[in-house]
Amino acid sequence: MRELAERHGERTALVCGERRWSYRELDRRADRLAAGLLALGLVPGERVVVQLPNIAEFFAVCFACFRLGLIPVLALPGHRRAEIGAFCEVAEASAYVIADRHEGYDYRNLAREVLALAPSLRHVIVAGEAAEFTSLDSLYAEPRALPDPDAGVIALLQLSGGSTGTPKLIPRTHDDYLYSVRASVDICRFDADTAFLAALPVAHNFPLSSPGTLGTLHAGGRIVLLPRPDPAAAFALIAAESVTHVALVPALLLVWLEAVRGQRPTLDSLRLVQVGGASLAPEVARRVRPTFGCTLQQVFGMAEGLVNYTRLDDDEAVVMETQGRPISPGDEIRIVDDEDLDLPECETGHLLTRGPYTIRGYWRADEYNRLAFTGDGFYRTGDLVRRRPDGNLQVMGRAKDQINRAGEKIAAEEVERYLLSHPQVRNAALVSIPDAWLGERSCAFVELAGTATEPPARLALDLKLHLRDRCGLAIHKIPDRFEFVDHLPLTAPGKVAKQQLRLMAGATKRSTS
Ligand code: J2J
Repeated sequence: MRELAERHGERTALVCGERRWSYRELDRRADRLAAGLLALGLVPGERVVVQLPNIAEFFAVCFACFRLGLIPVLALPGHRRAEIGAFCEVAEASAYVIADRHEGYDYRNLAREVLALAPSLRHVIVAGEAAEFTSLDSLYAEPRALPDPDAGVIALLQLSGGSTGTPKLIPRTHDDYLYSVRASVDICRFDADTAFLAALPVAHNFPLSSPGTLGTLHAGGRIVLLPRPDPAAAFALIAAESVTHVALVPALLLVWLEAVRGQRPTLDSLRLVQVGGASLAPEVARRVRPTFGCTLQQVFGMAEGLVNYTRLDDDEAVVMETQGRPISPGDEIRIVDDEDLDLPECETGHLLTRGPYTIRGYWRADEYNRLAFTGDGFYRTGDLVRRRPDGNLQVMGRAKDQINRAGEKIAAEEVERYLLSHPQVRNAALVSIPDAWLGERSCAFVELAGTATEPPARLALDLKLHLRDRCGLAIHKIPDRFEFVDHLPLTAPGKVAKQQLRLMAGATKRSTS
């Protein structure tokens, strides 16, 4: 950031509503905020849960943390008490940074609930009206000379999509993360003329680093922050700011494609639409160029590391039908069967990967790491892929117990655990069902304890309220549909037969949403 400020000075680094911060301004804010955080008593190595929407302060806070050696845990605006409480607990966080309110939700109320659960939390810092907490603006202080953090230490903790009952944190170091950003900038050809629209939540790994907002800064371009992914607002901002690049998940792309039909916006400035995070159907991919008049790039990445891109000069067929190839020649790819044996070319199997920017283990999770990584350090992605002779990967499915709802990952086990905490639930299983708009929706199969006295719709509502209010679960994790069954089907070793449940979900007409 210091080098960027020297090189680009008064050029605009980011646009947030009426506010425009230059590179110099962002650098100065990072310095002054780092001094303020230090004055609060926060010291290098401590963790700070950062839960901010797409606002300029996100970048001031992150760069201040990087400068001071504090480790931000990048939470998403949709997370609630269950998730934030777990992040604070796992990371033993000392501080929690929020906006006062966003999209009608008051994060200060959430902070009050989290404070009661997290004994390690010493500070709540608020962008906006602080109430009884510390105001972010009050922290800007006279800059202090600080030693440069070591490039090999943890820069940030990303969140894993996960498949287990408790969230896993992903330690990314300055050197590994920046390497992936720099290499992505080259592949995606971001430059000083890039105006990147941050339409997805900025904390997510994709819009942050592939090449995303950090890549835009690295290239000397301009970040344009979209406060909420409303297509009309996005189109207006694209026209007003001459946006050139945007990263979308397939579900959002579909909404935009439909909205363009109705609104006929001016999108002449767009040069590249990147789509990733979930499977993109070739027939949807084929609508991008005619609708937006620009190039499509498929991105298959993961917060744990490995990112694959189709290249900008790839044949049309490669871009429509594959999820591209790795960033780095140092990325190792293995495609294996259930026994970890390498499969012949073109066969579908489990994707294992190891490389210069892929983690070797989750944060403080030794036991789980023995399952999630091979003995020689390959990360088990849980994705089922095949590799074509031209080297491009195709994502064929998933072995991990996860639902990918509009690009947001839901660990089935986590939701099942909370369902089981309801006194009327004896057993529960969460599965994905196909959805034309979201890609996948979630369906909970529930076995009740005793006979039901209420109609299914009433029970479903009870369970939804239980998950939202009692458990404090993020809204996107609340099952879209409930099915009540006498017994969950089991496989031979006594595990719930999820494949059978998926088929049942497809077949049942009577459902309770
Ligand atoms: C199918 N599934 C995909 C794709 C990710 C860039 C882009 C995306 C992410 C991301 C990211 C997919 N087709 N194109 O971090 O830097 C599913 C896979 C994968 C999981 C990772 C980035 N792109 N996926 O989505 O950590 O199942 O990262 O393992 O949120 O999303 O999710 P996440």
